[in-house]
Amino acid sequence: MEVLEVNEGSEVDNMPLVAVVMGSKSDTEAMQPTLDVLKGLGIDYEVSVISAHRSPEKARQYGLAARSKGIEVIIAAAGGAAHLPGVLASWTTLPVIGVPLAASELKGVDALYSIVQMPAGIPVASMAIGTTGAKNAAYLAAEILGLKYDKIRSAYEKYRSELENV
Ligand code: C2R
Repeated sequence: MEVLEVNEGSEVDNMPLVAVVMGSKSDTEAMQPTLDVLKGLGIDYEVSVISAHRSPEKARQYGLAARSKGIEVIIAAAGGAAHLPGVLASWTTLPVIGVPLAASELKGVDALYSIVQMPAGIPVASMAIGTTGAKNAAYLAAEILGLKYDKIRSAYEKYRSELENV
């Protein structure tokens, strides 16, 4: 499976803990804020482009293999009929955070509805549309990982305490 990017210099071993998956290379710019926040908090991640529509077998294999690779949280972003987060969630019991992107004429409302209305039993944590959602996906991943990794919790708590002065 081709992985586009793996960041280095994480403070928590060298295994990517977060998988950032986007539906198209055209989503790269919209998802940069996620990568920036993860980097800032010292969280290792890998980035992949996978489409539940265009490469369904790849999506299945990625979802099935994610846990055994050491991934603990999946952030999945897509625009339009954004089925990618839900489909990945169907192949794994890792937490999946969905980011709806404003990639079509409907400006992300289509993606939001696609991500947020999951059937009972297969949850996806849906973020807001666009940059805010892209950032919050990384912060939510930090909160989840912070349950287990003290360094991530401390980095995130430091960020939160700085917000008081904004
Ligand atoms: P292109 O620019 O490649 O045509 O993609 C992508 O996330 C992107 O925002 C346009 C938009 O289609 C989205 N896409 C999905 C899925 N695969 C691609 N929503 C999916 O499987 O859900």
